[in-house]
Amino acid sequence: MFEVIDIAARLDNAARHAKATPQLEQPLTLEDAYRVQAASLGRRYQRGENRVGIKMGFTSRAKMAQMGIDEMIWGRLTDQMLVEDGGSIDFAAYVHPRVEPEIAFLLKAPLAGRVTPAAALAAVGGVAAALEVIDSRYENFKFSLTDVIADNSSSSGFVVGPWSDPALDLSNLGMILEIDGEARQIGSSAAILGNPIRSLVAAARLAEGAGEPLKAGDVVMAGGATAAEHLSPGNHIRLVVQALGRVEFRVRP
Ligand code: 0L1
Ligand code: MG
Repeated sequence: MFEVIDIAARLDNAARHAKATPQLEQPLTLEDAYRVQAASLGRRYQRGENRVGIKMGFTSRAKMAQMGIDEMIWGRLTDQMLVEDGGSIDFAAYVHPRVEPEIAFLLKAPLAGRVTPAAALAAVGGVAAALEVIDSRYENFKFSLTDVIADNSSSSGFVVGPWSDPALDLSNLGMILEIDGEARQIGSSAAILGNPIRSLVAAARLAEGAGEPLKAGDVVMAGGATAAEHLSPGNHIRLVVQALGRVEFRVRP
């Protein structure tokens, strides 16, 4: 018999101490996996972190194929996970971090439930090139769908570039992810559910379903446009998104 609270503590401790934990012994239901995620984040809130938005995961075919999974998932973002654009992360604070190129939305109004893409766009105050640092807390980055959901969908850091006018057509923007000046992933925003706005529509529905509707000021990370890349100490990561701009950070050795 598993206890939500025990698994939440195990995953929270793994993240906190950057120490991998074995994959869960027992399969969870989807519902229980999200319960574990909520309980694990509850521990962070008790330590003073604040929820600042959500991340969407497995929103591109490349990402689903990389991980052998075919459903969309989500996780919570906290203020402690935010990395300043042009700033750096400490490699030792992660288990085995990876990075993926994304688009971020900044909400200027609440957005909840089943909304149309037009309604979602009307609630957006800004869009930006963004990078997500994912770091599975499981050994060897190996997990099932429900394992990864329990582990806050591998969310561990996010970097957001300068906000741009949301009037920009996001349906097919070229995206180049560079590591140490070398292009490592080349993709398009179209890989994010055909248009990243669809990810925001899904985020509004899922967040409300969890009793935590999106509110003004929230950031929504729309999901990776390509497969993720491993990070190593000393790396300089840069994403350039056509017409939207750039975002970057370094990995401290
Ligand atoms: O697309 C995503 O952000 C999924 C993250 C969870 C899976 C992973 O760790 O790659
Ligand atoms: Mg992601």
